[in-house]
Amino acid sequence: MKELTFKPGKTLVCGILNVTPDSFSDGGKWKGTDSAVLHALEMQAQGADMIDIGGESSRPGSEPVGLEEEAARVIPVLEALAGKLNVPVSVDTCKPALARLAVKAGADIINDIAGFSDPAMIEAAASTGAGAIAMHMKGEPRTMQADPVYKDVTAEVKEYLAGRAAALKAAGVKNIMLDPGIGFGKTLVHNLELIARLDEVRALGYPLFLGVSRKNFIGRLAGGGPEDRLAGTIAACVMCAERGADVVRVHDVAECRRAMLVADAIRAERR
Ligand code: 8Y4
Repeated sequence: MKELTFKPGKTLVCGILNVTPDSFSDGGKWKGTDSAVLHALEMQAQGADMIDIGGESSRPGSEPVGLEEEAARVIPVLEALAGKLNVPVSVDTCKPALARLAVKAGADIINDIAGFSDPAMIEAAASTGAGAIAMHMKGEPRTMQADPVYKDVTAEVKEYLAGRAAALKAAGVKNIMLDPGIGFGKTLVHNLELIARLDEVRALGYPLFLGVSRKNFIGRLAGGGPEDRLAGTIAACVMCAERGADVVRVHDVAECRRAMLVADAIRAERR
């Protein structure tokens, strides 16, 4: 089982490997296992420290897919990557059966956007020895952007993540990362506040994993569709890095890796 190596002051980059035919930020370019494997190896060569593979679209308004379909997309890619990839792979799923199959096929980390709210997901991580990324989401993808309301979004997300970390730790899960879930049941201002106050979430003492890449809030602020959001993505990743994000999950690995090298070098001179 591969593990991430955290170096103080180094922001790791996680490359996104979408294996959904409808992944709109990639324009639905999914062309099967071979191109997914090539894309993963390309991201590794560009400096990705890990790869996140997902077969179920979790974009706002999306419908769930069945286990068979999700497995048919994800498992062949994981099997083809085993032995080819030198960096850890996370599998983006909420399904315990898929999580177990994925770890058997070579995944090292389970990335659950539902925050391991299903005890069977905690058990999947505990019994396989995989790491865990527990993300905060208010509601479910189909309805989450309807009208999310918080009294204090940062405090609520922090409290939720503290509880998930405690549950995972109690079950014996070793490598736990926490994620405030940018864009998942949050308004524009909620997303901005969570990034601005990320240091408060960091105080929980767990590595922080952040996904801002090409997300809607960037389009709301700076205009453009998903393909026009690289500059905004880099700005958001730099702000996350500045506040202590350990990993940023991005589509554009080469560009974001370079941005993190510069951001981290500046942060290193703080006194
Ligand atoms: C354009 C491109 C617009 C992509 C929206 C999107 C996260 C995640 C996703 C995250 C963790 C996405 C699977 C949503 N986001 N997992 N997954 N954290 N842990 N939307 O922020 O990229 S998918």
